[in-house]
Amino acid sequence: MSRAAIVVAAVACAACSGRMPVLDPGGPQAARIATYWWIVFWLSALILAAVVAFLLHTLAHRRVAAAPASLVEDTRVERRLALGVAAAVGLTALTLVVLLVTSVATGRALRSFGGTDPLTLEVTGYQWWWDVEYWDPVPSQRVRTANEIHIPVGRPVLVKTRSLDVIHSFWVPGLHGKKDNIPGHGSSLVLQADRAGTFIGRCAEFCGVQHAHMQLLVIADQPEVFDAWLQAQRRSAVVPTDAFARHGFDLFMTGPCALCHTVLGTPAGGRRGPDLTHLASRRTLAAGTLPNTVGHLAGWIIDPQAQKPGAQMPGNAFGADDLSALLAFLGGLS
Ligand code: HEC
Ligand SMILES: [Cu+2]
Repeated sequence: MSRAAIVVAAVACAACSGRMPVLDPGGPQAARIATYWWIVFWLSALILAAVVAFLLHTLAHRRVAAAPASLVEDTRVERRLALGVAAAVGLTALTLVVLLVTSVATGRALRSFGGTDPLTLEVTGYQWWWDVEYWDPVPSQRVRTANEIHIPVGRPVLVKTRSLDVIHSFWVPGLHGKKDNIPGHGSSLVLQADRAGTFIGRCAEFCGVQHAHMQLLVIADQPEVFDAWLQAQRRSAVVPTDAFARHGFDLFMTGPCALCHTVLGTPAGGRRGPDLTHLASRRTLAAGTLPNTVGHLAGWIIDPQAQKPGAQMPGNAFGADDLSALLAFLGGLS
């Protein structure tokens, strides 16, 4: 029966490993973590099987013991029991040592990844979204975006994490383990994708009411696709020439939006909310809460609190024409 249970568990695990990013690693770091996970899994399964087998065996051979003839100990039985207990303790200690050694080895291996020329990102957790900056020694070449990270396949990426409000935790299970973002205390990890694809990440440390709506996407592309993306992100926004979109631009610049959001190449330089310079090129809004469509964008601008109660963006009362103009401007930010 215990063997059947293990088989069922193993089949279930194999079945869901295709869907569980932790067990479907996208790069060398995640592969190390997955290997460790399987070691723990099979060792635990083995122990469970042994305990259940022992239990069944004992139940099958139970005897009603006769009342002891005297209180003098039977030294033979005593010695056998003592040996059994010692063996169990020894085995338990050995198991723990094996787990400790593999855990330490996995940690060391993870720290040894890095390469000589990593792409460097600074990811800052805020309630409840992610600010992402691509570092470059030339300040004008740095790129800022939000909630969506693009990386080139095959190149190590050094992610420096930090927080400016509460504790968050950066976790992209298909690529690496968790890394806490602790205010006032920077930390970092190196991840790498070995195949193109989209990896879902999320905050893994409860950080307030909208913690569950604090996702991010990591999109791994072939190096040339990534380079083109980075190049496009470096461009500033252009002031619209179309009169309608220009009206939206004016609304944005003279309204509260510009106090909280940056649009490169315009007077808007706020940092309270995500950089919107290339908003239209992103897949989601509000950290994975909504797909980036005109309808959702309109709903978000009018009443962010309805979509994400507690979000640090106030609602706006725009008439239909003004809202359409604003959407025309934002739609041009690709
Ligand atoms: C008080 C600061 C503040 C003001 C004012 C403000 N926003 Fe925001 N905005 C934010 C914050 C913070 C977020 C992130 C919310 C979240 O995801 O939790 C955000 C998110 C957004 C997003 C989603 C961006 C993304 O990539 O997910 C858009 C679009 C947006 N704001 C547009 C606007 C527009 C347009 C205005 C003006 C009408 C405006 N905001 C006014 C703070 C502000
Ligand atoms: Cu969180």
